[in-house]
Amino acid sequence: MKMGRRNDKGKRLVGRAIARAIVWLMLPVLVFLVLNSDYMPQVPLQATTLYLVAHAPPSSASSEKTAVHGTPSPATSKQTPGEAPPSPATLTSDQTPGEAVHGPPSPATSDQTPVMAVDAPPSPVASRDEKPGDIVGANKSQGELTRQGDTEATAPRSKSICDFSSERTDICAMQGDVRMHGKSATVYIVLASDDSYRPENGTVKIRPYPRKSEEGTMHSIREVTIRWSGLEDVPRCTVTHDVPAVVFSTGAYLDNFFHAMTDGIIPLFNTVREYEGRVQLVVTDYNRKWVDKFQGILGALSIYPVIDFDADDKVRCFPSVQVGTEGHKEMGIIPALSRKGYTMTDFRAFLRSVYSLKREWSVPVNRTSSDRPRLLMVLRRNSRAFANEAEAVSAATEVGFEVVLGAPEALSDMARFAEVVNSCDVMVGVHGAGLTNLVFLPRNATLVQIVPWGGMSWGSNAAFGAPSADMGLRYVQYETTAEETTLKYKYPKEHAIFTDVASIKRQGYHVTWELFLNGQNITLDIDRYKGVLQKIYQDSILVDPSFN
Ligand SMILES: *C1O[C@H](CO)[C@@H](O)[C@H](O)[C@H]1NC(C)=O
Ligand SMILES: *[C@@H]1O[C@H](CO)[C@@H](O)[C@H](O)[C@H]1NC(C)=O
Ligand SMILES: *[C@@H]1O[C@H](CO)[C@@H](O)[C@H](O)[C@H]1NC(C)=O
Ligand SMILES: *[C@@H]1O[C@H](CO)[C@@H](O)[C@H](O)[C@H]1NC(C)=O
Ligand SMILES: *[C@@H]1O[C@H](CO)[C@@H](O)[C@H](O)[C@H]1NC(C)=O
Repeated sequence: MKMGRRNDKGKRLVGRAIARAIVWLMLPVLVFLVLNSDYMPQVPLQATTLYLVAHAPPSSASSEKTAVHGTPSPATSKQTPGEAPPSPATLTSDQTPGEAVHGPPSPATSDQTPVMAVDAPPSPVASRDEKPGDIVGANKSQGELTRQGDTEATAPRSKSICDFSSERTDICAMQGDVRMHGKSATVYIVLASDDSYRPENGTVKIRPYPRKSEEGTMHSIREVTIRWSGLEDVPRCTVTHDVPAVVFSTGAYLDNFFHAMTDGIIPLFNTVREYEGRVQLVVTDYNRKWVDKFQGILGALSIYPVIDFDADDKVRCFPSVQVGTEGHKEMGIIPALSRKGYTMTDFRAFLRSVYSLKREWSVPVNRTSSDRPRLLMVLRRNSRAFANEAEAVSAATEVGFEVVLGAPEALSDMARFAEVVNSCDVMVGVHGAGLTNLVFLPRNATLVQIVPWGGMSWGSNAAFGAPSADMGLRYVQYETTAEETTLKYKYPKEHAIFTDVASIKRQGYHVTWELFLNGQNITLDIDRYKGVLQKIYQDSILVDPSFN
């Protein structure tokens, strides 16, 4: 959606507003070229401070931005065209049963104007003069990267790269003599006297959570201040680490399994996997439940215990620190934007190794042996439940599947449930956080998402449909009709709920939540459901040549 603009630029250069949007959209390309080159982390510090800032777009440009969303980008052409919308999260922020109820999710809606970095980044002027060649030319071996400790005379020269261009995250990566004091949420970067550049006022502020465009969400995230200072102005190290640190937030919605993955784990994997465990994770807005739940994954990403930034009164010194993780889109990674080119296939292979999942592939079953393809029904209880669950189960059995039920209680033990999911070939469920378990499905398995009544097709697809393609899954979207929702027992046929869904949604997110997300169960039309399953079944069994 970004670079694609280049191809038909001429045609579209109509009107200043659009031109401005294009200019803005090109900036990330420049920045990511820098971020992608391998002199970024862990490289010695010969060059002068590099400070790259792409300015957030003026808010007036944001309306054009929406129009740009559909344009495919060469960088992401292998991806599903449906690039992550500003916030389909709103449709998926239901709680996994058994987890704490955080109330309805943020009122931020998908048509919300993205609000860019509130703390205006410093002037980008200096960055543009930098010649990346200088830095590349100055590379030295890894071994030269040793901490200079606290010795005043030999402070290493520092290098920093900040990127404010992404719609999802702000990031600063600093190398040299970098210190942090968690309690005051401050990261210090020590400048040598001949470093050429400091940001205006010497500070940058970042809220390290990848939902930058949602103002309400971001407001709840603790702000980290990054301060460029002379050695005389920084606190002395009380602990010295010899590995990089990454600071990120576990606040906002991370109790919700969808957000735990899409805002937490996936960006973290993308950011720290390259260190092969030799990286210190530092967490602000410390969410103990999230840390506990994902202990297996966190332990595989870092061999060190997680540090609770907010409670930490030590002054920790690191050879490099990154504030913010690199989130690209809902439930996904865009390989072209990933510094190491990670893909969702890499991520899923990682999950399989963490949870010892056996199956990489779902393969067609031989009918003449007694095996049957396995179909998992993810169940919900209080809303968006199957009102005719028993019939739906019988239907799937009659079609030929071995049916496995994923009750809400089972879902709360993630590691165990991951094995169940991985043993299945088809997963069926109503739109909700439970479908996040698709990350554990073997490749070529099929996800069937049942979209509740209420104009939720687009958001549902953005949350799980489009991401499933990058995961090598097959995807079927089953749209609930007005006949299949239990709303029909509460509202007459002529009600706007059925005749004018858009007018209901215009009343605000809270109404949508109450009515469509919290307010309905689903009575599947069994004949129609069976038809959908029959097709999937045909693809799940071996065609026996002797039948031809
Ligand atoms: C920088 O390092 C890379 C890989 O270590 C090497 O191929 C390249 O020649 C080096 N460049 C310079 C200018 O030393
Ligand atoms: C720098 O400080 C001045 C004076 O305190 C303030 O007006 C200005 O907004 C600050 N600039 C940034 C980028 O924070
Ligand atoms: C996965 O599905 C594709 C497309 O249907 C098929 O060509 C391929 O053989 C399948 N892979 C395996 C391992 O079954
Ligand atoms: C399916 O299983 C039967 C009996 O075990 C076997 O004879 C047959 O060759 C198998 N078919 C395929 C295509 O593997
Ligand atoms: C959905 O069904 C459950 C029982 O399975 C019931 O407790 C709940 O009230 C129903 N919700 C709605 C919105 O009808």
